Amino acid sequence: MKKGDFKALPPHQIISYARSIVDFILEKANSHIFHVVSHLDADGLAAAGVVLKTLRRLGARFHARIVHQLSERVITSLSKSGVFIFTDLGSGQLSLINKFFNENVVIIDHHPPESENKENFLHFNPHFFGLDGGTEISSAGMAYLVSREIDDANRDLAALAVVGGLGDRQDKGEGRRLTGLNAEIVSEATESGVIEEVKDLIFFGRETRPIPVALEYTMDPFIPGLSGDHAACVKFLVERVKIPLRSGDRWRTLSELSQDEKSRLVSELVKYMLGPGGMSASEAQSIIGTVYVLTREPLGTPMRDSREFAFLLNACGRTRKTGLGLAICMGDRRISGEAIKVAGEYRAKLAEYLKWLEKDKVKVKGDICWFNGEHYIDDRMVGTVTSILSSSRPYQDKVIVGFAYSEEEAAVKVSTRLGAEVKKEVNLGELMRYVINKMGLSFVAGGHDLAAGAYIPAGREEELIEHLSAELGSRKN
Ligand SMILES: [Mn+2]
Repeated sequence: MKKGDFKALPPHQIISYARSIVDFILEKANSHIFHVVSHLDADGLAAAGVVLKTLRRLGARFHARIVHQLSERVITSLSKSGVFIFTDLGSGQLSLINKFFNENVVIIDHHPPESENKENFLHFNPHFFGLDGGTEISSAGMAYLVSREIDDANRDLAALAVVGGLGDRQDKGEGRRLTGLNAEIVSEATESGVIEEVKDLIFFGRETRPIPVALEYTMDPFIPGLSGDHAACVKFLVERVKIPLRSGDRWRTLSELSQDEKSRLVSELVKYMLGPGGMSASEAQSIIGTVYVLTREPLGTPMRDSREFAFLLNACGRTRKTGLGLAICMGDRRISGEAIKVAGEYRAKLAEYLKWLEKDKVKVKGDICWFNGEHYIDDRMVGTVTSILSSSRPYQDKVIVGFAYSEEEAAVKVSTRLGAEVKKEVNLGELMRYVINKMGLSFVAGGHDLAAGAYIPAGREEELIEHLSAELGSRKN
């Protein structure tokens, strides 16, 4: 087995730490069963995919479990023996893990660690290396750094690393590029021909889908009134852009448009996004940017575009089809039809939620805007809805709070995002923890600077808003 030195990646300390995880995995590969526990979003599924594929290639025995969060209930339900690899979770639940395990644990995560103490575990987290886990590398990326140290043949898994980073919206560089270690992974993958970078309209299906369908399917950015609404997309293209959508009896695709037609489409689209779409200027601009094409996926499939791949995984994860998402990550393409169907339903659901919110469901109080999805909005989707609002013009300078009832946790899921144009320094993860503790509750869940989630008892939603608003007000001065 070759442990290659990467041209693109400098021999960071991070790589030598990855090697220590490799040594551990190789030592246990023949004797132990691996339990991989991961988060249900796109990055979590992609990270699990990287680890599972790596283990499969080693001929190791494994088992996977995809969860909404790493709670005590989840931990106590796990097998009592074997090696445990936690991906895209664990760093924020160190004390919990420490309570139940004293060995055979690997944590591969990019969320801010609960403490600087790595405990007795192999704990791989970019924060320990002075890197920003919010923007520079995802969990799938971290898992990939381990995998590529095991075997050069695993470099094809860079595709999943990129899907994970985009799933976590780490494309914060100029022209929606990935930066930091993510960018180094991309350049490595470009060299080996796994990925191609193209600057274009970020439409899902730019190469193959009829233009109205590509527009309808575009979810990143989510365009209120167009995303997920086919009839509205056709109407927009016919009445405002005025381009022929067909050539003979065939639908035209985005890549077939002349330069002139494309510019007209862009300018009308931006006008729409800033007008009726209610999007912020930066979000409207984000319709053009770097598209990461996964060249080994067949043309015309959603897995060919990394962002659409990430959307599909999110759809699977958040509609309880985690096995399906995982199978897709592991390369099973026989079930892609089913996954595409799930993504379609998810898209329609998001569009429906956004329409519902338009009916005066979003309330504004000082620096905060909030909505309560109660039983109507699925608690697994409330974070996505909150994210979409964070780039919507009326709310872009606010802290956005979404509530939804979670049957599984018998509590209210709280999802918070920082508006795209909030200028002051707010660390949402820290703020939420503070406010929830102040309410006499213990903080369950986790978060980054720009996004945080938590659970509170039903009936205390308005109280949380009061506390949050007071705290934000006092920090202003
Ligand atoms: Mn993640």
